[in-house]
Amino acid sequence: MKKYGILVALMLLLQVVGTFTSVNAEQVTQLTLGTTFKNEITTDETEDVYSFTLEKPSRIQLTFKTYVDGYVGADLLASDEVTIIGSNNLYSEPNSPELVNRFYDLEPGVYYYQIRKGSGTGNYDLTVKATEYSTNEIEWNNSAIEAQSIKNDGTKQLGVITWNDDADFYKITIDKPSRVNFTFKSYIDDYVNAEIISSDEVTKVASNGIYATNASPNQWSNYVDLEAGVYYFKVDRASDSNTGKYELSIKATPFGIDEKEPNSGIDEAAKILPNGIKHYGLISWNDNLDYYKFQVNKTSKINVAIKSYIGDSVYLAVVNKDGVNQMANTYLYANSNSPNLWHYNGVLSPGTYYVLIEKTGDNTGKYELTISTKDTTPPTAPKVTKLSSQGKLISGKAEANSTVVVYLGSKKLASTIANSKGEFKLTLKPMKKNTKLSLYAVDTSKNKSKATTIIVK
Ligand SMILES: [Ca+2]
Ligand SMILES: [Ca+2]
Ligand SMILES: [Ca+2]
Ligand SMILES: [Ca+2]
Repeated sequence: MKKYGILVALMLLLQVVGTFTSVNAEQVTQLTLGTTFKNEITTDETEDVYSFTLEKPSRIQLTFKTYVDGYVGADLLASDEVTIIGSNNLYSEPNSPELVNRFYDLEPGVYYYQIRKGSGTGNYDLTVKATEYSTNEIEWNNSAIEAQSIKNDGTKQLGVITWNDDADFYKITIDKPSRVNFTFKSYIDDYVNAEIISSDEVTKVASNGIYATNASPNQWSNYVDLEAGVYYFKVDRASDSNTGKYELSIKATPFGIDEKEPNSGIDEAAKILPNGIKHYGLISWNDNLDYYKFQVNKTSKINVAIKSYIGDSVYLAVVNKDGVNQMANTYLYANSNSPNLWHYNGVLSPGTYYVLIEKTGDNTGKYELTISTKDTTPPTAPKVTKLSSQGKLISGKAEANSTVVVYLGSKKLASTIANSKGEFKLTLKPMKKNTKLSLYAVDTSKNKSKATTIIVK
């Protein structure tokens, strides 16, 4: 009797403070989750209100079975006690019950189930089961500004889109130009939109709509090649009935390139030496063009070699000194797993030349660039500064490091290598007076000079 008095006082207090005026309940009964509650609508008890509390994002399974002889209304209400999450108006008879049996995905909070008398009275059963989602997301994360930072090492991110939560944003920081592999596995019933957004918080890098259900998940798995920067992964539902869980993993693998951006115009062309050293570059989602320049000091044979991993194609060109005319160009087809090679070979006069690597479509990937040179200019003819009697010693100057050879007719008599200053000395067996000898200089690229003729005294 005393206990009952306290309960009445408590209920009166609740009514006085007006907590539940909007649901207009005579009393609110706390539901035990997972337990079937049996009650009835009578001519006196025209409205029953139940509440339940979720500590974590949960999927609730709501079962309302009515034996009322006529119409009854049943609404699931949000924490504000006003907003209707789900509404039903059911007609049944005592021997022909009607059923609401469906799930809702809900954020933590207090919810209400309100049963209202319609045209009849009678019994009903109500059961709310709740299954908590295990997530590692942190709400609220519903915009780029609120985005939750996640790792890019392939760690699995678990999230939920619910009736209350229409979007999840994750922030991804890429330190170096990388291939970013991502897998988005949706259990969201039955459609959700997922996209990668650029650091401007607007531009879409990639997007996809995924159809799935909790029982048959579906995944979107792909990669994007990105420059260093901040990006977002966004999950947003199409309607408040498209809810459920998902898994997201993002793994960034740096390309290990030595290219320095910006190099996306001829004025920004990165200077490289034609020394045969390999350079590594990238055409990415953010980057459409790479320009390089190289200097030719002496007319030389130049080799430009580009090995492309860009799928499925890239445009390549070697540009003349004027910066406009392309001396050679091609579309090169390749992919990450089967690179392809293109060569340009030509004899170039002194000047500055350019190499252009240009994106086709939205094809991205890495490439290797090597520029090497071969000297095609013959040395000048050796200059003899001293010639001893009988031709026993010949000394003079020739191109540094070139090989100086002396001939009698077509017979090679001797050879020596000029030092780094170009000085050389040749020692011969004594020759008859007036013997005619020819000297040539041959450089390291096997270019041969014109002959210098000397007459033995
Ligand atoms: Ca969420
Ligand atoms: Ca959210
Ligand atoms: Ca570039
Ligand atoms: Ca680049």
